[in-house]
Order: sequence, then structure tokens, then C-alpha cells
Amino acid sequence: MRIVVQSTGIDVVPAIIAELRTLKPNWLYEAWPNSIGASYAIVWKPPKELFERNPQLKGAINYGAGVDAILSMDSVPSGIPIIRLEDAGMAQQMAEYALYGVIHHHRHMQVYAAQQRERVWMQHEDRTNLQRPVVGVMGLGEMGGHVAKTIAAFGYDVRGWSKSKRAIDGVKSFAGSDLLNEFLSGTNVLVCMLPLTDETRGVINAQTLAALPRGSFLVNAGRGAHMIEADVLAALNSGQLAGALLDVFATEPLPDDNPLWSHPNVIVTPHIAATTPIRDACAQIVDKIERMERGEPVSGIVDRAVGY
Ligand code: NDP
Ligand code: OXD
Repeated sequence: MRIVVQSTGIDVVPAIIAELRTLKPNWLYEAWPNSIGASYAIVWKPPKELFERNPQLKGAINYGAGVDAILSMDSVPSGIPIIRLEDAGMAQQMAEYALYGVIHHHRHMQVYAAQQRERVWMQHEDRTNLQRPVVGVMGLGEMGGHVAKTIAAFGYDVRGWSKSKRAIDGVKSFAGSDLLNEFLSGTNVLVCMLPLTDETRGVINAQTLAALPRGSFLVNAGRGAHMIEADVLAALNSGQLAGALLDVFATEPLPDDNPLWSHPNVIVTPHIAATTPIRDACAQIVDKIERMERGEPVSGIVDRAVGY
């Protein structure tokens, strides 16, 4: 079996090849652009030439959960299936990230951090009515489903919004655009775990933010283009949003002059909510390739028409 591995940005290719070699020492690996004649490609934003120079490819495995980048490249010929990573060690990290955001807001950590800078000793806990925020998770797939379940297990009231109705223990399910407003109106911490598609682009906008109760908190670890950044800033400045934990941005790295960097109620992280663990990812990739070679069904095949 010949595998070509390609990536852009952080160079994970040597580490991926080293891990695959330990799992499948008899397979042949090549780092793009050295390759010709591969049966499978492991890719992140692959160029067209990769497919032109490997015409016998049986599958392109997207080295990540989100497929918006690979689909926007439009480089994978229609006859080659795109297979994405599913969880592969990322869902637990996502749950940690989102839970951190929920607790940061619920336990007034932003307020206490500001107070510390001013040496102010003042308590903000409500001792009579220990009401916890309702957490609303947009997207209940591999990431959002695990996030919702984990936060519910922590005792929070959790609701989720997805395209089709989902049954997750302890999570109230809202499905479809008709129920979006109802979902938002009872949400105090909005967590975005959606894939970026034509339908979800800009879903966090002035209208949807206005549907949240005043003083809500936003966690976005989906994609930057889910937010209309100017609308998020306006909501933060007006107090409609009390704060935000943001991992993804329309332009990454976030430009120096972006006002989100210095907003007092915003935490910016550099797209690290869930990084792809090489071991889990490679184990899953080998499993998927072996299934395809045996002619068995394989999960994670991207539906290009719907965009995820
Ligand atoms: P999945 O495909 O497993 O889940 C997608 C979920 O979104 C599904 O529940 C789906 O609904 C729902 N959804 C899709 N379109 C709509 C819509 N129009 N309206 C309502 N719900 C919709 O994806 P993953 O959970 O694996 O990943 C989600 C995203 O997380 C990725 O696409 C990526 O952008 C992001 N991500 C970010 C990372 C980071 O470090 N910041 C790391 C990894 C992923 P249904 O269940 O009905 O199909
Ligand atoms: C992914 C990501 O989609 O890291 O896997 O954002």
C-alpha cells in the first residue's frame, strides 16, 4: 500500500509518517510533493496537483474533523471520496475547552481576574439562589454531542441545536432553523460546535445574539466564519454578551489590529480547542483504509452536497 501525506501550516507530516510506520511497517509512505502512485492520501488543504499526480487514489483522508477547508479548495476530484476524522481524541479536548468557558462565566472568573488587577476584594456569588446558566450547544455531532453530554454530567441544564433531532441523555434537543430562536432564548452560554457550511456561515449574528438573554456568554470553537465579528463586538460592547471565549476567527492568525485581542471580556486562543492527536488519528486512519480495502462500509465519508 502506498500512502502520500500532505499538510500546510504546522508541519506534522514527518510525525504522521513515523506513527504510521510503527502501525503498518509494510506500507510505503511518501511526503508530498515527493509522491507518485499512492492509493490513499492523508491531506490538509491539498493542492490539485496532488490528485493529478496520483490518479489511482481511492480516498482522500482529511487530517482533521472540519472539512470546510478541503471543500473550499475544490481540488479533490468528484470520484474520490473525502473521509474525515471522527473524534480521534478531539471530542474530550473540546469538552474540556467548552466546560472551561462555562465555568469561567458561571463562576465570575472574568470579574475576579479584573478585580485582582485592581486589588479589589468583592464577592459576587449568589447565596440564596444558586442558579446555574443554561448551556446551549450548536451542533451535536462528534464534538458537540460529547461536549453537551460532558457539561450535562457536570450538573448544568444543557440544550442542543442540530439539523436533525438528537437523543442525548440529559440534553434537550432542538432541531432545524424553525426552533433556533426558541433554543437561543433559553440559552445563557452559547457554545458553537457547528461545521462551516453555506447554511451555518454567519449564524452568530446581530439577530441570533439578540435572541439570547442579556448578559449571555459565547464560546466559539467551530469556525471563525460562523460569527459576524462586528456583530459579536457590538454585542460585547452593549452588554448583550457578558463575554466570549473564542478559538477560531475569520482570519487566522488573528491580525494584530483586531479589537478582539484587547477586549477586556474576551479570551482569545489560537485554534487549540482540540488539536489532532497523532496517535489516535493514525490509528483511525489505518482502520478506515483497511476497511475500504476489504470493501467494508467506512464512516466519516463527507457528503459534499451538504458540506460536512
Ligand atoms: P459533525 O459532522 O460530527 O457534527 C456536526 C453537527 O452540526 C451535527 O449535529 C449536525 O446536525 C449539525 N449541523 C450541521 N449543519 C447544521 C445546520 N444547518 N443547522 C443545525 N445543525 C447543523 O462534526 P464534528 O462534531 O466532528 O465537528 C464540528 C466542527 O468542529 C468541525 O466542522 C470544525 O469546524 C470544528 N472543530 C474545531 C476544532 C478546533 O480546534 N477549534 C477542532 C475540531 C473540530 P445533524 O446531527 O442533524 O447532522
Ligand atoms: C479540525 C480543526 O477541524 O482542528 O480538526 O479545526
